[in-house]
Amino acid sequence: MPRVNRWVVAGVATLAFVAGMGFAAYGGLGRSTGPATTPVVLTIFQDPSTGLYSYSMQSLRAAPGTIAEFTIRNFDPTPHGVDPSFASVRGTIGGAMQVQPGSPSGGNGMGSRSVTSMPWFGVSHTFTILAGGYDLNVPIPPALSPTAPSTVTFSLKVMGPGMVQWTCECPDGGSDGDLPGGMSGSFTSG
Ligand SMILES: [Cu+2]
Repeated sequence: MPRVNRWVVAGVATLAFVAGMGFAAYGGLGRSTGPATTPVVLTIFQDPSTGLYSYSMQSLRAAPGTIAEFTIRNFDPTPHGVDPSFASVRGTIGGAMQVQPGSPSGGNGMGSRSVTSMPWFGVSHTFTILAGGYDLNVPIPPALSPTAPSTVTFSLKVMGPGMVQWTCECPDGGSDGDLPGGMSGSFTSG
């Protein structure tokens, strides 16, 4: 084998070895932290063109078998109220949501608080999936003010491939009907 080719072979072998180490390290990290996670970050904001509050995204996606880690920041200070059946947290991992510091119904600067239900009349919006094997309901507290949002986080085990609808169960000023995309959408696993 000519000398130059030997160096090329050695170089390729070294690259493959380093790449293999990187892959092994990454795979090991994934195994040690449990199932893969998919972050889903949403904001409920006032649409300046309509004055109505809307979720920032409607088409959501996560990989089957992963844990979807939701963060929902709500800028709506109005408690719209819900049917009492939508005032409790259902279907999350651990059966609770974390209300983050600074949120009106939360830790008030003392750290996040695990919450399993709210007064029905104090709920601002919900994130709800009642299809495809999900029984998910998360009531979301109102913002302290239009510039001081409430923030909740929760984890959801993502089911097998498929698409389901998510909704907000609040009768929030008719916006559900007026803005079909704003307070409902699709959650796709796949
Ligand atoms: Cu809503």
